[in-house]
Amino acid sequence: MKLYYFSNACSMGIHLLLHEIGTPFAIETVDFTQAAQYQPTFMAMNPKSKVPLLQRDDGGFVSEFPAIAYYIARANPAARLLPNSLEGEVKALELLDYMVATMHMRGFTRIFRPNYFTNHEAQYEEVKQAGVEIVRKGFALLEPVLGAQEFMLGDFSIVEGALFFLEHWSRFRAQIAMPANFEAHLDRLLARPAARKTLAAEGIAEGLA
Ligand SMILES: N[C@@H](CCC(=O)N[C@@H](CS)C(=O)NCC(=O)O)C(=O)O
Repeated sequence: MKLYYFSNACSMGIHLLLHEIGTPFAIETVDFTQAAQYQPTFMAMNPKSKVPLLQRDDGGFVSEFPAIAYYIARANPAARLLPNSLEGEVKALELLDYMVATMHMRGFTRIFRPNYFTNHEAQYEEVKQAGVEIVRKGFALLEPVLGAQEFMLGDFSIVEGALFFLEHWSRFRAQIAMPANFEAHLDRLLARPAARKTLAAEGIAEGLA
Protein backbone atom coordinates (compact mmCIF):
# COMPACT_ATOMS: atom_id res chain seq x y z
CA MET A 1 0.00 0.00 0.00
CA LYS A 2 1.04 3.58 -0.53
CA LEU A 3 -0.16 6.64 1.35
CA TYR A 4 -0.19 10.03 -0.33
CA TYR A 5 0.07 12.60 2.45
CA PHE A 6 1.23 16.04 3.43
CA SER A 7 3.01 16.66 6.71
CA ASN A 8 0.64 17.69 9.52
CA ALA A 9 -2.45 17.27 7.32
CA CYS A 10 -5.31 14.96 8.33
CA SER A 11 -3.49 12.21 6.46
CA MET A 12 -1.41 11.80 9.63
CA GLY A 13 -4.35 9.87 11.09
CA ILE A 14 -4.23 7.30 8.28
CA HIS A 15 -0.44 7.25 8.58
CA LEU A 16 -0.87 6.28 12.25
CA LEU A 17 -3.29 3.44 11.37
CA LEU A 18 -0.88 2.07 8.76
CA HIS A 19 1.88 1.92 11.38
CA GLU A 20 -0.54 0.25 13.79
CA ILE A 21 -1.17 -2.68 11.43
CA GLY A 22 2.58 -3.21 11.23
CA THR A 23 2.89 -4.34 7.59
CA PRO A 24 5.24 -2.46 5.25
CA PHE A 25 3.81 0.46 3.26
CA ALA A 26 5.16 3.33 1.18
CA ILE A 27 4.51 7.04 1.63
CA GLU A 28 4.71 9.88 -0.85
CA THR A 29 4.37 13.52 0.03
CA VAL A 30 1.97 15.74 -1.92
CA ASP A 31 3.66 19.09 -1.50
CA PHE A 32 0.92 21.61 -0.75
CA THR A 33 3.51 24.42 -0.74
CA GLN A 34 3.94 23.71 -4.47
CA ALA A 35 0.19 23.14 -4.99
CA ALA A 36 1.02 19.56 -5.98
CA GLN A 37 -2.52 18.48 -5.13
CA TYR A 38 -3.72 20.49 -8.16
CA GLN A 39 -1.10 19.13 -10.58
CA PRO A 40 -2.22 16.68 -13.29
CA THR A 41 -0.09 13.84 -11.89
CA PHE A 42 -1.93 13.86 -8.56
CA MET A 43 -5.33 14.77 -10.00
CA ALA A 44 -5.15 11.72 -12.27
CA MET A 45 -5.16 9.66 -9.06
CA ASN A 46 -7.52 11.86 -7.02
CA PRO A 47 -9.41 14.55 -8.94
CA LYS A 48 -10.66 15.89 -5.58
CA SER A 49 -7.11 17.21 -4.94
CA LYS A 50 -7.15 15.97 -1.34
CA VAL A 51 -5.04 13.86 0.95
CA PRO A 52 -5.18 11.29 2.41
CA LEU A 53 -5.19 9.08 -0.65
CA LEU A 54 -4.42 5.38 -0.34
CA GLN A 55 -3.17 3.26 -3.19
CA ARG A 56 -4.02 -0.36 -2.57
CA ASP A 57 -1.76 -3.27 -3.42
CA ASP A 58 -3.98 -4.03 -6.45
CA GLY A 59 -3.29 -0.51 -7.77
CA GLY A 60 -6.74 0.90 -6.97
CA PHE A 61 -7.25 4.10 -4.99
CA VAL A 62 -9.33 4.85 -1.91
CA SER A 63 -10.06 8.45 -0.92
CA GLU A 64 -11.99 10.01 2.00
CA PHE A 65 -10.71 9.43 5.51
CA PRO A 66 -13.55 7.22 6.85
CA ALA A 67 -13.48 4.99 3.76
CA ILE A 68 -9.69 4.62 3.89
CA ALA A 69 -9.74 3.84 7.60
CA TYR A 70 -12.51 1.27 7.11
CA TYR A 71 -10.64 -0.30 4.19
CA ILE A 72 -7.42 -0.60 6.22
CA ALA A 73 -9.29 -2.22 9.10
CA ARG A 74 -11.25 -4.71 6.98
CA ALA A 75 -8.24 -5.60 4.82
CA ASN A 76 -6.14 -6.28 7.93
CA PRO A 77 -8.47 -8.03 10.39
CA ALA A 78 -5.60 -9.35 12.51
CA ALA A 79 -4.83 -5.77 13.59
CA ARG A 80 -8.30 -5.56 15.23
CA LEU A 81 -8.90 -1.93 14.31
CA LEU A 82 -12.69 -2.35 14.25
CA PRO A 83 -15.09 -3.86 16.78
CA ASN A 84 -16.26 -7.31 15.82
CA SER A 85 -19.99 -6.52 15.70
CA LEU A 86 -22.41 -4.62 13.48
CA GLU A 87 -23.24 -2.35 16.41
CA GLY A 88 -19.56 -1.57 17.00
CA GLU A 89 -18.80 -0.96 13.32
CA VAL A 90 -21.75 1.42 13.01
CA LYS A 91 -20.62 3.30 16.11
CA ALA A 92 -17.10 3.63 14.65
CA LEU A 93 -18.43 4.99 11.34
CA GLU A 94 -20.84 7.34 13.09
CA LEU A 95 -17.99 8.81 15.16
CA LEU A 96 -15.62 9.04 12.20
CA ASP A 97 -18.15 10.88 10.09
CA TYR A 98 -18.80 13.45 12.81
CA MET A 99 -15.10 13.96 13.45
CA VAL A 100 -14.21 14.36 9.77
CA ALA A 101 -17.29 16.03 8.26
CA THR A 102 -18.01 18.37 11.17
CA MET A 103 -14.96 18.86 13.41
CA HIS A 104 -12.41 18.81 10.59
CA MET A 105 -14.24 20.09 7.52
CA ARG A 106 -16.53 22.65 9.21
CA GLY A 107 -14.31 23.44 12.21
CA PHE A 108 -10.59 23.22 11.55
CA THR A 109 -10.90 24.13 7.87
CA ARG A 110 -12.39 27.47 8.98
CA ILE A 111 -9.43 27.96 11.33
CA PHE A 112 -6.66 26.99 8.89
CA ARG A 113 -8.21 28.13 5.60
CA PRO A 114 -10.69 30.95 6.32
CA ASN A 115 -10.29 31.99 2.67
CA TYR A 116 -12.39 28.91 1.71
CA PHE A 117 -15.34 30.51 3.56
CA THR A 118 -15.12 34.21 2.68
CA ASN A 119 -13.56 36.42 0.04
CA HIS A 120 -13.16 39.22 2.57
CA GLU A 121 -9.95 39.18 4.59
CA ALA A 122 -11.59 41.43 7.16
CA GLN A 123 -13.88 38.50 8.05
CA TYR A 124 -11.10 35.94 8.59
CA GLU A 125 -11.03 36.32 12.39
CA GLU A 126 -14.80 35.88 12.59
CA VAL A 127 -14.62 32.76 10.41
CA LYS A 128 -11.76 31.32 12.50
CA GLN A 129 -13.66 31.95 15.74
CA ALA A 130 -16.69 30.14 14.32
CA GLY A 131 -14.36 27.22 13.56
CA VAL A 132 -13.02 27.22 17.12
CA GLU A 133 -16.60 27.04 18.46
CA ILE A 134 -17.40 24.07 16.19
CA VAL A 135 -14.29 22.23 17.42
CA ARG A 136 -15.06 23.02 21.07
CA LYS A 137 -18.66 21.85 20.66
CA GLY A 138 -17.39 18.66 19.03
CA PHE A 139 -15.12 17.77 21.92
CA ALA A 140 -17.86 18.69 24.41
CA LEU A 141 -20.31 16.34 22.65
CA LEU A 142 -17.76 13.54 22.54
CA GLU A 143 -16.49 13.98 26.11
CA PRO A 144 -19.08 11.62 27.66
CA VAL A 145 -18.56 9.08 24.85
CA LEU A 146 -14.86 8.75 25.72
CA GLY A 147 -15.62 9.12 29.42
CA ALA A 148 -13.03 7.34 31.51
CA GLN A 149 -12.25 4.75 28.83
CA GLU A 150 -8.76 4.32 27.44
CA PHE A 151 -9.97 4.59 23.84
CA MET A 152 -13.15 5.86 22.21
CA LEU A 153 -14.72 2.42 21.73
CA GLY A 154 -12.93 0.82 24.67
CA ASP A 155 -10.23 -0.84 22.57
CA PHE A 156 -8.00 1.03 20.11
CA SER A 157 -9.82 1.37 16.77
CA ILE A 158 -9.86 3.38 13.52
CA VAL A 159 -11.62 6.14 15.46
CA GLU A 160 -8.26 6.88 17.12
CA GLY A 161 -6.89 7.71 13.64
CA ALA A 162 -9.22 10.70 13.36
CA LEU A 163 -8.75 11.69 16.99
CA PHE A 164 -4.99 11.67 16.46
CA PHE A 165 -5.03 14.57 14.01
CA LEU A 166 -7.93 16.42 15.68
CA GLU A 167 -6.27 16.33 19.09
CA HIS A 168 -2.79 17.05 17.72
CA TRP A 169 -4.09 20.07 15.82
CA SER A 170 -6.05 21.27 18.88
CA ARG A 171 -3.04 21.14 21.19
CA PHE A 172 -0.22 22.13 18.88
CA ARG A 173 -1.63 24.11 15.93
CA ALA A 174 -4.76 25.83 17.17
CA GLN A 175 -4.11 25.92 20.93
CA ILE A 176 -7.67 24.88 21.71
CA ALA A 177 -7.98 23.41 25.19
CA MET A 178 -9.69 20.01 25.11
CA PRO A 179 -11.63 18.29 27.89
CA ALA A 180 -9.23 16.58 30.32
CA ASN A 181 -10.09 13.08 29.10
CA PHE A 182 -9.10 14.05 25.51
CA GLU A 183 -5.84 15.66 26.70
CA ALA A 184 -5.05 12.35 28.45
CA HIS A 185 -6.16 10.39 25.36
CA LEU A 186 -3.72 12.37 23.19
CA ASP A 187 -0.93 11.67 25.69
CA ARG A 188 -1.74 7.94 25.40
CA LEU A 189 -1.69 8.12 21.60
CA LEU A 190 1.61 10.04 21.56
CA ALA A 191 3.19 7.30 23.68
CA ARG A 192 2.40 4.63 21.06
CA PRO A 193 5.25 3.54 18.76
CA ALA A 194 2.96 4.06 15.74
CA ALA A 195 2.43 7.71 16.66
CA ARG A 196 6.12 8.30 17.20
CA LYS A 197 6.96 6.70 13.84
CA THR A 198 4.29 8.82 12.12
CA LEU A 199 5.48 12.10 13.60
CA ALA A 200 9.13 11.30 12.88
CA ALA A 201 8.41 10.28 9.27
CA GLU A 202 6.41 13.49 8.70
CA GLY A 203 9.06 15.68 10.33
CA ILE A 204 6.68 16.88 13.07
CA ALA A 205 8.50 17.77 16.28
CA GLU A 206 5.42 18.68 18.34
CA GLY A 207 4.44 15.74 20.51
CA LEU A 208 7.65 13.81 19.85
CA ALA A 209 9.68 15.18 22.77
N1 LIG B 1 -13.23 14.73 3.08
C1 LIG B 1 -11.82 14.51 2.92
C2 LIG B 1 -11.10 15.74 3.37
C3 LIG B 1 -9.63 15.67 3.20
C4 LIG B 1 -9.02 17.05 3.29
O1 LIG B 1 -9.72 18.09 3.34
N2 LIG B 1 -7.70 17.06 3.27
C5 LIG B 1 -6.97 18.31 3.27
C6 LIG B 1 -5.73 18.19 4.15
S1 LIG B 1 -6.14 18.09 5.86
C7 LIG B 1 -6.48 18.59 1.86
O2 LIG B 1 -6.07 17.68 1.17
N3 LIG B 1 -6.51 19.86 1.45
C8 LIG B 1 -6.00 20.25 0.20
C9 LIG B 1 -6.60 21.54 -0.28
O3 LIG B 1 -7.56 22.01 0.36
O4 LIG B 1 -6.10 22.06 -1.25
C10 LIG B 1 -11.40 13.27 3.72
O5 LIG B 1 -12.16 12.88 4.60
O6 LIG B 1 -10.36 12.67 3.44
